[in-house]
Amino acid sequence: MAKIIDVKGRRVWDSRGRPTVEAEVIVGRGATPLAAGRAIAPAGASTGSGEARSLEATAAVKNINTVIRDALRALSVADQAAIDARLIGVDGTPDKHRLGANAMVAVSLACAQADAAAQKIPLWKKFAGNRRVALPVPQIQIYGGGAHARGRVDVQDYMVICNGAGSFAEALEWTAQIYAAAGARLAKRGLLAGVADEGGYWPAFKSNEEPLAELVGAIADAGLEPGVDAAIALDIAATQLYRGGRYHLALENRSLTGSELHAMLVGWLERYPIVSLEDPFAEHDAAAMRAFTQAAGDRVQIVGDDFFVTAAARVKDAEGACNAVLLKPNQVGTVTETLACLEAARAAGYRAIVSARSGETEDVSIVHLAVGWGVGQLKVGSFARSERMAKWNEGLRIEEALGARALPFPARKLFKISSA
Ligand code: 2PG
Ligand code: MG
Repeated sequence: MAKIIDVKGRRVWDSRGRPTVEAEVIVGRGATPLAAGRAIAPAGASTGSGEARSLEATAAVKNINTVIRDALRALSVADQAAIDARLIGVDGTPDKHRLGANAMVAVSLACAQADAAAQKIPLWKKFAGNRRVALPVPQIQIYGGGAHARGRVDVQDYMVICNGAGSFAEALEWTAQIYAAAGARLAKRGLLAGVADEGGYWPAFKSNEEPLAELVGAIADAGLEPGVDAAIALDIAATQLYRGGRYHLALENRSLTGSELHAMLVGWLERYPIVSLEDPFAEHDAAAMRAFTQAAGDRVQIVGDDFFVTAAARVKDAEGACNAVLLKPNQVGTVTETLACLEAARAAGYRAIVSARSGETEDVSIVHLAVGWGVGQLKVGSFARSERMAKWNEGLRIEEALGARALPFPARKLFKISSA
């Protein structure tokens, strides 16, 4: 069994040009180094109030190089649960603010990477063991908005899910065509103005609904059938819109009560081929979330992000709010706690989606978590910018390596094909 010999922290830079934390874990037998693993913490812009707290990067790096290094040395790198329990114990706070969630998640993932490297297996295989796995269905952003585009439109992510695709590779092919078509449509109208934080087009639209019609047009322009080949997923990120008990749509200069927002979203579901809605209501508006899931949960996936913050306990207490959970390791701090949240989701009959953050890097660990844990979906932003493409491309490599051993790509099963 390889043991942890050394843990190093390093201050590096993320996709928004902001400092973040990289951890490197060196493992070996005795004092002889055998393998190493590396991981980088991402960072959110629209964060839930219940997320684990990150520290300023320099302070987090210092923690890795001192107290975390001392705490983890000599532990068996294969025992992820013991490693993460040690990190949680040394931190000792409910929100991880002593060590910093960014320090913890980078180290936790770097340990997993180091173990896979020592075993000479890909990271997904460490998590899958002997179980057969499938590639996850991508949710890919076409227009960015909300906190990722300075509030240019209120809705944060307008995404596509290629629900008719037969493979991960095919889903990416189709998305490439849709992304190009969406760009061409904007260019034709003189509205092409670069991209938002996750690589989706800058949303130069007049209303929050206009991008939905545009997206349907882009799917059709790409030669695909809206709702049948490719459908729409939205992240409303409604916590960002919620003040004083109302939802503020700044672009449209109006504010809605919870039931008005509910009616607006139901109208969108009737008019557009939407198959997934994330955070349709704010993190503290559980009653509205539950009412919406009761009304629409049988025809659309309703995903809790800020609402669950990858916390298993919140999923257990959800009582029918949402029917799917977003899994972001840095919201909770460790690999083991992320897995606990997935298990809670499965026990509740909820679906799960592994997700990146709006501040990302070349790190591709989350793709391996999604594959290895058998999570059916993956969300990492748009189809541009290499911190996003690195992850899609890693999925292609895994799909190729799995070949005929892969379970069927689950898109058609997860998102029933229906005409718009
Ligand atoms: C989200 C994520 C990714 P952020 O809200 O789902 O789109 O954004 O990382 O800013 O929280
Ligand atoms: Mg979200």
